[in-house]
Amino acid sequence: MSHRNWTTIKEYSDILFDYFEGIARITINRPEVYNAFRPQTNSQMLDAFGICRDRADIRVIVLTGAGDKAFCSGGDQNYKSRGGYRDADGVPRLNVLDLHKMIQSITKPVIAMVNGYAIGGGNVLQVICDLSIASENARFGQTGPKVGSFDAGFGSSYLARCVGQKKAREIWYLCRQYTAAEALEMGMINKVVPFDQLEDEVVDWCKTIMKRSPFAIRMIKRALNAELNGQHGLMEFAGDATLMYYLMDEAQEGKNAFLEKRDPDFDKYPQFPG
Ligand code: 2NE
Repeated sequence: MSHRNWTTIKEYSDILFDYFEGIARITINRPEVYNAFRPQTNSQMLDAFGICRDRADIRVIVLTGAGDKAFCSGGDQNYKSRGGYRDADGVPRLNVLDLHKMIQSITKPVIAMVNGYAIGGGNVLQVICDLSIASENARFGQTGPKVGSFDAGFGSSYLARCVGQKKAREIWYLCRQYTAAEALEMGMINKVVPFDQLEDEVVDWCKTIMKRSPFAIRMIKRALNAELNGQHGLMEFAGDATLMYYLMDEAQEGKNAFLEKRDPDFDKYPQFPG
């Protein structure tokens, strides 16, 4: 599907992590289980997102699945045991809520490139991404109440913000599958394209985003999250307000005056009406 020269950023067992012209791509690479995730898959994605957060040359992150069958089929049922999903360390911890929080709070846009089934926790992942572009073969749905699970977090509340309360209840109560066209129609994704045009379309959206002001996009993402997330969202929004304040001479004056053991002179800085 790709005719671009993506270069590997870091090697992992469960994911691919590569880079092309400002775009980082994280690919869940477990096609034998339709890209279901186990605890270490999510730990590795968290590590990759952490690298994306810190690298200034990464402006947009694309999340996708390996192959032409699935984006992600949610939690790997082979790892599910009493108390949760267990990995080699035996601790029942899927790490998936940390991943949800990371996708939401990272200051760069995350685009889901949905190349097939987005089912269960896989659908939750694409819903949480800032934008979702799907190929025509993609299928969407929740299965939790069928397989003994549920996501009552962002996978329910934010889903309902996207598709409305009635539709969110239908999706969860009936556990049906929806075509890409139906997902688009209900506001669960942003665009549908033929499979062989998926990467071109996603890269095109990334390139357009990269022409925009990164800080303006960062603040819009923070503001939309703040409206969703109450005090936690406000805390992250406030963190960026502090960052902007620290870039002003007025904030430097406070620190300089303290270190120089004098009173600060804030009167010399311009005042703007609110
Ligand atoms: C995705 C879907 C609808 C595809 O159906 P189909 O018929 O096209 O393929 P098939 O044969 O079911 O799947 C292909 C192979 O992938 C494995 C299957 O077992 C099969 O393996 P083989 O028989 O060829 O060896 N596979 C697929 N999904 C898997 C999974 N999640 N875990 C382990 N193996 C998986 C169909 O496969 C499907 O419905 N899959 C299950 C979706 C599901 O229920 N996911 C878990 C929901 S709960 C969750 O995600 C979750 C949670 O519990 C807690 C927190 C966060 C999320």
